[in-house]
Amino acid sequence: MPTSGVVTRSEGAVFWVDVGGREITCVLRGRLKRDSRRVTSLVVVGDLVDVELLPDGTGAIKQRLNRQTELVRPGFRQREHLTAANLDLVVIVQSAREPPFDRHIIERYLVTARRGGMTAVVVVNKCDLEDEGVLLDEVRPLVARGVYVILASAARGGGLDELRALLAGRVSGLVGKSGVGKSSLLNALYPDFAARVSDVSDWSGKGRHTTTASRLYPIPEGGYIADTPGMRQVGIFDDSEADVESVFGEITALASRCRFRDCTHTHEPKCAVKEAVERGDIDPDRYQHYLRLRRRT
Ligand SMILES: Nc1nc2c(ncn2[C@@H]2O[C@H](COP(=O)(O)OP(=O)(O)OP(=O)(O)O)[C@@H](O)[C@H]2O)c(=O)[nH]1
Ligand SMILES: [Mg+2]
Ligand SMILES: [Zn+2]
Repeated sequence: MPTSGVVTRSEGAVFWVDVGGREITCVLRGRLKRDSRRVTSLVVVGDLVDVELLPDGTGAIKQRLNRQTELVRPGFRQREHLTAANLDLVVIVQSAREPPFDRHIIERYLVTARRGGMTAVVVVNKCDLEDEGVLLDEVRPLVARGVYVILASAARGGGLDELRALLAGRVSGLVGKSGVGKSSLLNALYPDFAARVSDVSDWSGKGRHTTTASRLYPIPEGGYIADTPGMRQVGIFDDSEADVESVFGEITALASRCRFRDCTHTHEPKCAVKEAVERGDIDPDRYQHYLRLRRRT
């Protein structure tokens, strides 16, 4: 008799499925197996699946149910780059330092979350390494746009209660660059998980990609949380123009006041966007980032 469950992790052809609190090792069956190389048959962490329980205690995944949301790696649209399915909330993790705070990456993930139909919050981790005044300056532009930001420290325990309350009962995913402390946060939040953590390699300041595959953990208060591997590369993007526009609302709102309908806000005279940047109404850094992303769409 088939029962349904949620895929918590996968390794090669093996999938682990949480069926009513029991984790069952499964393989794919039928059409899913036959077409398993095809994007349309992908089964990823967070997918709800129908499983047939076998006498030896393992299972066979017969069918994947339709997804509510899809989290694709930032910069990609294709399903091949699917990180997780059915998340309600994307927790964009940044570090205050090591690696340095990077608002552009946050913007990228905000685009990704919106596109995939998920809500997003930002967690700035490693706040123990930076002066609070500096941090508040960094996050002010995000907060001003209505982005929910939590200042946290996995090492010192800051912000964890607030984050735990947010995660309770939801299906969330921790995303962000390698080394920002996603797995460390998870361990600090729920010490029983023991997700693997490693030092940021000091020769490059880059993370070491300790987490190599997404994994979903059930949380004590209900719901699940996914730890995902840090992004390897930031630079190849295929976001649609609408995705980009939606994240830069304060810029696109002005576009209707430009003299030319098809104004690119770069060289045109009487460009309302450029004028706002000059007046200081639009953050010049966000303006530059907007132009860079637009060039790629
Ligand atoms: N000072 C300080 N260091 C931290 C904090 N959180 C994590 N670290 C350190 O940052 C390094 C990377 O942490 P991880 O949790 O492995 O980072 P990750 O985001 O999971 O990295 P990937 O799995 O590669 O994507 C480790 O050396 C942690 O000890 C923090 O709050 N403060
Ligand atoms: Mg990790
Ligand atoms: Zn313009």
